[in-house]
Amino acid sequence: PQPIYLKDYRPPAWLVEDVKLTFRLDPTATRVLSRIRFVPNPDAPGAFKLDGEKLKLISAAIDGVPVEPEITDTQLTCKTPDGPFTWEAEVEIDPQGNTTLEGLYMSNGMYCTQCEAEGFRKITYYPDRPDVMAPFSVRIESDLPVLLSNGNPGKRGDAFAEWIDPWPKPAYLFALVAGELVAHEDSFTTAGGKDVDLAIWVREADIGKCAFGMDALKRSMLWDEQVYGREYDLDVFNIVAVDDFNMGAMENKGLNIFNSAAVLASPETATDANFERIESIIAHEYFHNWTGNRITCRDWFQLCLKEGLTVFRDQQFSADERSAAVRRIDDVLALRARQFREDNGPLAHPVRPQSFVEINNFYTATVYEKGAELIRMLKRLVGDNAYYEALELYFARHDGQACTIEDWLAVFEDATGRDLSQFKRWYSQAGTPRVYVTEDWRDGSYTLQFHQETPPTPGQDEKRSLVIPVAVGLLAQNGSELRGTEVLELTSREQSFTFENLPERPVPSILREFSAPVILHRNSDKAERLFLLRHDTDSFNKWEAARGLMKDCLTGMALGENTADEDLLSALADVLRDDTLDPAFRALVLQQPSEDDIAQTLFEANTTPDPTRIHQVSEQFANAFAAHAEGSLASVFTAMKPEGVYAPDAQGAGRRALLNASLTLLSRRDGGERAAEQYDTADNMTLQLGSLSALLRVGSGISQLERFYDQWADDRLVLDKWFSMQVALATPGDAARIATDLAEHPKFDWKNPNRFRAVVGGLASNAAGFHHASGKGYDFVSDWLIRLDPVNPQTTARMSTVFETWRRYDADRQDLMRAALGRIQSSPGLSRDTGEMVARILE
Ligand code: B3K
Ligand code: ZN
Repeated sequence: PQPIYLKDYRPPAWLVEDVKLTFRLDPTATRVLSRIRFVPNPDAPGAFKLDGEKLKLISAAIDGVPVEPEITDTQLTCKTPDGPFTWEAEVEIDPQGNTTLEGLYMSNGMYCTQCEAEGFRKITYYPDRPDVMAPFSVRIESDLPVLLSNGNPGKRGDAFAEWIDPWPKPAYLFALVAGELVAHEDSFTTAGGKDVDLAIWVREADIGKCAFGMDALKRSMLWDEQVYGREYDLDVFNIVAVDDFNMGAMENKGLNIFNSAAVLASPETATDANFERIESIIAHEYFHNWTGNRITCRDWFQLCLKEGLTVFRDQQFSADERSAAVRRIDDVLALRARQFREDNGPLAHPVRPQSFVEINNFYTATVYEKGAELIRMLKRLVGDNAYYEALELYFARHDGQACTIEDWLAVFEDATGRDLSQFKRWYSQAGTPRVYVTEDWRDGSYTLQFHQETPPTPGQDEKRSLVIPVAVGLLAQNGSELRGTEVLELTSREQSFTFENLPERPVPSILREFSAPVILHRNSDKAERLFLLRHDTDSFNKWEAARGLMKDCLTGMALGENTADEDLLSALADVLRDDTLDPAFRALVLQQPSEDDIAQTLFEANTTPDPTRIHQVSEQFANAFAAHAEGSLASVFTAMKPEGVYAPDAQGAGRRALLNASLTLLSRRDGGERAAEQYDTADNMTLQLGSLSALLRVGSGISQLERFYDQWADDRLVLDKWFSMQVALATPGDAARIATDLAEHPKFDWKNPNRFRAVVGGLASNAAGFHHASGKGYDFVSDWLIRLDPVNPQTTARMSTVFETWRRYDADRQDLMRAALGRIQSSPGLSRDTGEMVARILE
């Protein structure tokens, strides 16, 4: 397949004025009738072409006269008048036979759609590109009780429903749902006084799991009014929960469709982490209404225009609703685990890629999370006021348009007068920049010397200097602040900043709040890090100090150079006991760097990581800390015992995080006695799962696992946890076997992406198990990817990234991983999606 290039973009030759669709639903033979008003684009005359895939054309007509178009596997062409005309077509599609979960498909007896990025072409012939925007009206004919589409409800009759969406939209935002569903309803009055009917549609058994999502939706609507001045623009807002879904959720205009795991929650069935994720996804999809839907992308290369911005907005929302400091640490943890890993391997690509084979492969951590970091940096560089002025201008200037990154940066240049041409390199240059810092102290002046460098990435050998905002604070030896946070702007390769007239030599706190997505290199000794852990007023850097210490200690242990460091263990115990600190923060400090993180760190230091050894030393470190701090752990565990009824708020969640963290460590001492007790008394999933995983980690929990299964056998989402935790927490030698056994379980429905991810993804998340020297982990995962690919290419392609780190490892493991990738690559009829990924990984 040929790649598509950003530089080849051409505007559409034909524009759409209006779309009318009729659906006659049938599981295997749905008829879709379209009536589309086309007008020539005066700026870009050209031939008439429509996209279409897997469609059976029944009839077509232009201005009422039947025509016989030419059809290939992907396109339709036809002779047309030179001026405006009305296109009518009838096609037949097979929703039940559509296992790709893209286009119109069926999930547990209900009809639903997923069109982004290019799924609408599996529904009818259409110019399926985001720069063609049009108002849609839809008629659904079916006996099913609930019939939904985008926009406002129109006529409703016996076995049909009509929907009118007045806002011009690209086809990727089209949605349709039909099924036996019930609604959890509520309403919201906008600042402008418009009453909006809200509903979350679910199967009857799930009606008790909607309240939290609804509350999150209303808070999101209010927040977007208060912070960005954005009001909702339709009479209804519908959310539907679907069991079979390739990702988290989709922002279809007025009809968001969610993976049920990303919306359904009750205290008994969902953990605090689930609640938090649901809140942020609901917010994210809702915020797309302005950043994505009202203003959309000109082409798919501009994906970060809507995704980076919307992730940034949902991060701001979560920071406001919960603890900003804790959220920032969580966001950086996720960025490093996913985006840094991607940016430092064969799949590295710019936030705005220049080419792709399959666009679905570019819904990545780089486009989303690094894209959000770029907005965060921009805001820091121009300041808050200018940021919100620029956003006002963006909404005013581009409402109803399909835009580019150039449009986005122009509003900032126009609002602030600042030249952003160097900043723009962040969008086209892949790779994680390294920032090296050294210092100089003389006669009361303190100088920080910076050097920036971005390593080569596939297809990009030469890197240019970036604009990097580095937030810096200076501390006095007694721990007080000598200088509050200032933002230093790095623009060249080498650059120094001097602070004059200081009464004493300061201790620097660099890259506060993680002000740029870079890897900071500074030869700071243990004493300085211990000092920052104790005194830094920036909570991100306080946490970062502990992280750096633990990473150094663990990598040293992996190389056989040292053992668990007593000073570090004491410092961690001090944080554990410090009840002036937020419990959620304390839990984050105690969390050890992941085994994957340690492997990446060793690899960057030019040593070959040994996953088995890394696992052993991670265990040793946890055991050493549990022994060192046993008494404190026991008192904190008691102090964090739940008070009152469960509420999924930040405070309660923070206490439970620290409770479970203490329990997990204590189980290494008491053989799981406390955990077994907590398991028996837990009245919410956070405590139940926390105790069960503590038991599994110490090689116990067999009977609890059985009881867990019996209790939750009928709850899909909880059962996913049962599947994944056994694999994810298995010992390295057992993991592949347990995964293999579970894949034989009658409830292992491998066509369901959540269940597939639970087991196959669960194994890949068990670093030492996946990378076991026998190669059984690689075989298990690759066998399943080969099996899933013909059924669901998108989920297969996404999961193939578990192999992206093959270059890190020793020759034997490299051979095994490459062999696994080779088997995938040579499986007959491999999808374009997976084919592109595997080729890039192996390149
Ligand atoms: N825009 C969708 C993602 C679509 C993925 C297509 N493969 C969800 C989101 O980012 O909000
Ligand atoms: Zn999004």
